[in-house]
Amino acid sequence: MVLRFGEKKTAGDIPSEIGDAGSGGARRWLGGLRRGLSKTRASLASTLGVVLSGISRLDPESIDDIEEALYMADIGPTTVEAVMEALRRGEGEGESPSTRVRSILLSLMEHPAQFPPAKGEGSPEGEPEIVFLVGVNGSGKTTTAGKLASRLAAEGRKVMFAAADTFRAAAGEQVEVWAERSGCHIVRHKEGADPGAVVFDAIASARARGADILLVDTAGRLHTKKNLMDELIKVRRVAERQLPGAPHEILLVLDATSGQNALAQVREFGPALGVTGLVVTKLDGSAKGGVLIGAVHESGLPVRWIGVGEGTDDLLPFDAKAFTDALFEAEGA
Ligand SMILES: Nc1nc2c(ncn2[C@@H]2O[C@H](COP(=O)(O)OP(=O)(O)OP(=O)(O)O)[C@@H](O)[C@H]2O)c(=O)[nH]1
Ligand SMILES: [Mg+2]
Repeated sequence: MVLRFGEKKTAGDIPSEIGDAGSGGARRWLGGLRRGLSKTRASLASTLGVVLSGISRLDPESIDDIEEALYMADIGPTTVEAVMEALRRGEGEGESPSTRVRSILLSLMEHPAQFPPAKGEGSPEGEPEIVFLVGVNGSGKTTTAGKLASRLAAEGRKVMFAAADTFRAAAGEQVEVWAERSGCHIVRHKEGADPGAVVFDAIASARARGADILLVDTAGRLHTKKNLMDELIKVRRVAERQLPGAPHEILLVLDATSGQNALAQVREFGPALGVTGLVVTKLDGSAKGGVLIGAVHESGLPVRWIGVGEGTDDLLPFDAKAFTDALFEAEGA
């Protein structure tokens, strides 16, 4: 089973867990998803869940209560507004308020407010796929790169790392640990080296070694710091010049515990860097997982992976339907 980056998941191309319902892999995936969402689910149950279960039909007062509970669910004002508009329009009429809200949230992820940004072509035959991981400090970029490498290497793909965070002390060692753990090659320069030079060397090495995927770990940076964002744009240009179409995927890594701040990051990083997909990490430690729904709906960017723990296996492929089901189902279901 091959999961190509840069492509929308389609029936023939989705990770095995999602495509193969009932298999051991699918059961583990669903178990991990439910566990990972338990804090957000409990929080939703005690706010939105309580409101919805006390309503048999929608009237102006109950609609106000739903709106307030949705705001507490961290999905962000744009998405709350879209849910309210759909309810007022009568979407899902005849169903229970709870079913209506749940299916509206799912459809907002499937039909986002923004058109999804145009997708690249993927890498040409025989060339490595270059994947950048970007995001604010501590969001989980390096850990995600490590988990991804482990997963893709286990699927038989030849993966390499570019340790392009030359800024933070010990960032290179951290990638080195993941490279050893996953058995993947790493290109690394000295601390303080030019990240563009690391990427240049890493792409050359990935091509020479016939790698399938090059995971580029970048330094954390605040979306509000223009000079740091500009530096990343420069590094991106290095890849573009060296291999047409590269980087083939730019993953914005968001920390689910940062709530509304994650939405601001999507707004800033997305257009500035040409982000092609999202990774939402630390869902296991967050009651604010609803932010994922807002991020997808506002930006049109697909969530590629979610992080539900610090271990190698704690990176799960994302599926919007399974995600909403896991958020709304009763505890222990
Ligand atoms: N619980 C949990 N912890 C996570 C997850 N993903 C990452 N972490 C932890 O978050 C912390 C920061 O992760 P890093 O991967 O170093 O983050 P980063 O974005 O590379 O950080 P900088 O390079 O400093 O910008 C580490 O302690 C990780 O183990 C996750 O899905 N769940
Ligand atoms: Mg890092």
